[in-house]
Amino acid sequence: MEKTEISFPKSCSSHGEEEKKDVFQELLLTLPKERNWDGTFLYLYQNFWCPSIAMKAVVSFQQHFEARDTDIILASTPKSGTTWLKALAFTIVNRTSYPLKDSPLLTTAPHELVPFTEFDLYFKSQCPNLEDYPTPRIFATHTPYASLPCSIKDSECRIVYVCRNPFDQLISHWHFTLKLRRENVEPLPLEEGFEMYCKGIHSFGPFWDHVLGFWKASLERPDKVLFLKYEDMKENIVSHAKRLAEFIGFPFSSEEEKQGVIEEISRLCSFESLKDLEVNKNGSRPSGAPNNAFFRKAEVGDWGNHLTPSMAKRMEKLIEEKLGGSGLSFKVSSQVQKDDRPCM
Ligand code: PAP
Repeated sequence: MEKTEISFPKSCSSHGEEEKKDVFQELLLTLPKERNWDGTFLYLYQNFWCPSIAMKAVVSFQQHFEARDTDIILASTPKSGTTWLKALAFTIVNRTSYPLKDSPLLTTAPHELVPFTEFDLYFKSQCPNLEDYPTPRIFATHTPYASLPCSIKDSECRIVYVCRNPFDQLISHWHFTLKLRRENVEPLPLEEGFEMYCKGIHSFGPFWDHVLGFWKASLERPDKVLFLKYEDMKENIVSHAKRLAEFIGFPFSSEEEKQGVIEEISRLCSFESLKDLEVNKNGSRPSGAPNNAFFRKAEVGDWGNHLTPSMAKRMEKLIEEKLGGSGLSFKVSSQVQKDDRPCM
């Protein structure tokens, strides 16, 4: 499928806003659309399913974002560990400015400390002022690799991608959808949501294309793209925090290692620590999502409580079909369906 190319007036001044609005509305009319699990629309834009709420922001991001060499871009499919990665990257970068006991993470939600391009920056304004963000600027995005602004790919900025096995990513997303449930809208039953997922119709899907885009980029440009897996981080967060710090240019000194700073940061950013903070139990995101919806169970294998054995087999086949030969695999473990556990 061809990538949709659009030509917007480049200017960020109010002059031309009307023109931009028209071009955007025209663009929407040309895009295939489907109902998302929660009843809102998804648009097939540049070969990925973009939630209607993020459409305008994604286009503005592509049109106007100018990456700096020092930027750190945290990328992910939704529900793959973004909140965790934001907490870790922010804390690692700012550890000399704030002692951990006074970390802004204790009073500010990770999603506020590291804004999303789609749900914060370009959601609030088509041309946000990003000049005043302290260096290094840390931003997060769910936009697929192929659709990232050119300046991100062409500059020296770093991209850290986190992904998660599709079984758990699907189930986490499913619960998130239920939490966001709008009045008078009955979310699709899981069986139907699963069908759509298999067809790639879900926020920022298809999953396979999203992960493969960043996976290939990480193989081609390992200095540019760090590829992390949620399951590996759960297994050994200390070694991953260390790797992350090195990659983004803020390595731990041997003194810090001896003092146990990596362990302390890992503890501070853990699910158990973050989920009980007042700031994460209350309040909501500009998109309307409550902060507590980003903290549920944080387990590997929770899918076993939700997917039937036949769904699991179908997913297993899809993984083989879509990712076979790519070298990308996922660890999956379930306490529940041990006998039906897919082997990957
Ligand atoms: P987002 O992409 O919409 O920002 P994201 O943070 O990627 O969401 O995913 C939320 C998942 O990460 C939830 O998983 P669950 O539904 O299976 O429970 C959430 O619990 C989990 N999560 C949030 N914070 C952490 C953390 N600090 N450590 C590990 N997992 C976490």
